[in-house]
Amino acid sequence: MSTSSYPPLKLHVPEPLARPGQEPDFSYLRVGPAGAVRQPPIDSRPSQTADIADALVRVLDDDGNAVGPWDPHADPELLRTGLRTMLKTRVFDARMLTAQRQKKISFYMQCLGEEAVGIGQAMALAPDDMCFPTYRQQGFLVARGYPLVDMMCQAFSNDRDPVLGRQMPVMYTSRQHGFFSVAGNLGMQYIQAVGWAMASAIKGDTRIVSAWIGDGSTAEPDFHSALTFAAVYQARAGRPSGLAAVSVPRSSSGSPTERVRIPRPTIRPGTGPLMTGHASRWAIRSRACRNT
Ligand SMILES: Cc1ncc(C[n+]2csc(CCOP(=O)(O)OP(=O)(O)O)c2C)c(N)n1
Repeated sequence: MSTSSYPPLKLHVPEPLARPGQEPDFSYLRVGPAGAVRQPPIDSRPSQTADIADALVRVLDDDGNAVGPWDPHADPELLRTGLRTMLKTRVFDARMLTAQRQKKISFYMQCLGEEAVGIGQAMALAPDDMCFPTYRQQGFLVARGYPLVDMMCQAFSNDRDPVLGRQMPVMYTSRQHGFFSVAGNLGMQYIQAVGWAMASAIKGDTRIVSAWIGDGSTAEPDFHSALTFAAVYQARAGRPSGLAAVSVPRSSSGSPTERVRIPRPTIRPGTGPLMTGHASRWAIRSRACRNT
């Protein structure tokens, strides 16, 4: 033991605010009113977005009206398409979960409540932009018109399974739909996404990449390596956050923007409403701007 006169150091071990069965306290969340967060110019430098990196961009107010600078003024038909895709994904999920509970398939993952995270982004990206998903972005495939029957055959590993039984259920993949294979190893899609974005830049391409990750998975070293490479090489990679961790209480994991600061312009779209997902067009449009 040290003989120093300083008080002893203490190791911080994060504890969740509530354990299963306890009443969670979300009072630590700072959720401002809809329309309150400013929209910076799309060629903003990272330091110019510092004040909004932790703020939550909300488009719909409590009465369901789109307000503020992030209102995309979306065409009603576009919104109807988005809503239809979300409902279709939800119905598909419900049926597949039932099949899993009936032991017809060994494994299933829903995206209940966070359908817009994949679908809003699919609608904002160009058709040839690339998606590096987790197991909760099946809505992205649905939005891009991937056949539900092929998704079912993949989950059932039957003789029409597009990946010939080589993958676990829900680990979809489709080059044609710009959907990289879902991986069982959490977080690895992030380094792959950044590598894809770097390759796109090396080729002088205009395509960009979008990658998703769960809150808990941001503890993986792959996530941090990916952010370092994205920052150093200014890779054109976007990262919509997942809605909330089901397995790790949010307070103990922290969201990516709370835990790591990377020198990239950052916004934090509120998830759920399709329009907020669609507001990430801000980040997507920055492809037209200089690489800073
Ligand atoms: C490298 C690795 N570690 C652990 C697991 C086991 N595992 C599968 S899902 C999961 C929870 C992931 O939580 P989060 O990233 O918050 O996503 P959520 O499922 O909550 O959307 C864990 C630990 C895994 N698949 N890969």
